[in-house]
Amino acid sequence: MAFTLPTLGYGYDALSRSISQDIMQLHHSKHHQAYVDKLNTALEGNGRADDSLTDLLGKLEDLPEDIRTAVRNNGGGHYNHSLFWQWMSPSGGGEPTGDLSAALGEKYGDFQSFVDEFSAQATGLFGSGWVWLQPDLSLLALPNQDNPLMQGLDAPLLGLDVWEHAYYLDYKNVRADYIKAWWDVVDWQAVAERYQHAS
Ligand code: MN3
Repeated sequence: MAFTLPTLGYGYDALSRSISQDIMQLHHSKHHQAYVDKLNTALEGNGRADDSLTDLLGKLEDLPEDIRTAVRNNGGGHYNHSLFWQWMSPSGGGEPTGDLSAALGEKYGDFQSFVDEFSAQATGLFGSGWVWLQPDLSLLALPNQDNPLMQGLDAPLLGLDVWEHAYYLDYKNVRADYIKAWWDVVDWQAVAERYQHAS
C-alpha cells in the first residue's frame, strides 16, 4: 500500500505566531508530499511496498542498494515530518509537566537548561538536518533526513527540522530566531505521551 501525506491536526495558519502560513503550506503540501511521492516511486516493484516505514528505516541495509539512498532520504523525510506536525500545536508552548518535567530536570538541571542545550545543538548543526530528543533524554543531531531509527535507536520523543526550507521565508538565515520561536508551539502533551509510552 502506498504511503500518503498525513492531514494536519490544525490549519496552515494555526502556528503563525512562530511559523507562517506560507511556510506551513509549502513545507507540508510540497516538501513533505515530495518525500511521500519519491518514497512510493522508490518502493514500486521492489516487493517492499507493504513494509512499515519503521521496518524500512530500521533495516536500510536489507534494501537493494539501488533504492537504499532514496528510501533513506525520502522515507526519513516522510517519517520525520509526520512526527514533526504532531509535535506542534496552536495551544503549545510553555513547559512539560509530570514525569517528563521531573526527568528533564534531573538530567539537565532545569527545563531552561534543556532548552538551551537542545537549541545550541540545533543552531550548531552544519547544513541541513534534525535534532532529536531520545527516550533516555539524550540529544542527537543528525544530517539530512537521518533519524534515530536508522542508527538502531528508539523512536524519538521530539525532533526539530532545521532545514532552511523550515524557516527561511520567515527568518531568512537566522536559524536561532526560528528555534527560539519554535519552542512556543511545541506540544508538550504529545511529547509527554511518547515519553510515557517509551518508559
Ligand atoms: Mn522539512
